[in-house]
Amino acid sequence: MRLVLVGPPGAGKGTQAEQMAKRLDVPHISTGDLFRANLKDETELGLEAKRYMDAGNLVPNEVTVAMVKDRLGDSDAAKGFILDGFPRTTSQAGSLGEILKDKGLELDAVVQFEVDDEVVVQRLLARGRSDDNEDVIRNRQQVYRDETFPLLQYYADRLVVVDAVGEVDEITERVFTALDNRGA
Ligand code: B4P
Repeated sequence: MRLVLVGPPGAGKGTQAEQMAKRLDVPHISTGDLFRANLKDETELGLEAKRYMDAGNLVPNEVTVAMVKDRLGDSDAAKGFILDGFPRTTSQAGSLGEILKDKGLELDAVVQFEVDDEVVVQRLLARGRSDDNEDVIRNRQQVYRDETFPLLQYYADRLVVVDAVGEVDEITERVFTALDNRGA
């Protein structure tokens, strides 16, 4: 399975991706996690990404796309993958399409997590990561509306919409049921 997860900040993309990756036995590839790992190692890429992440803005496309292309070239991604947090813009989606086309591949589905702004503000404030303060969260939500919303139209032919409010396990079951019912 080659899947993309889309949803507002704090929708639980990372949480669900982890569970889904285990069940499908494919790697969980999160651009947020890749940036944070680079930051921890103090790479040039990590230090550049930090400036954007701290403000809740998107890291520039060239940096992000090159990083994902590299990761998708690893041998474990040949059997499938769950992309969490990428693409976040139609431009990134175009780049992903090119990367996959070169390998003769396509995405199976794009899972959209639906959740209210206020629910995610509470979840993220409770987590308290460095980019989880209220002003930055509100900016991330605005960036989602401005930059990521057009993706839903872009992927309309393979979109699977899931209600992301509830218990983690319950939401995972909803995802697999929705994937099974595709085209039904
Ligand atoms: P990400 O790391 O992708 O983070 P996110 O969207 O905020 O979180 P996610 O939806 O994965 O929520 P999570 O499961 O963690 O992005 C961070 C930053 O990286 C971006 O702002 C941007 O700067 C940069 N970036 C990433 N990708 C990029 C790209 N493609 N292009 C450019 N820049 C990019 O869950 C959040 C919290 O909710 C957790 O505490 C979790 O435990 C809790 N939770 C999850 N599910 C729950 C549930 N069902 N009930 C209650 N709590 C729940």
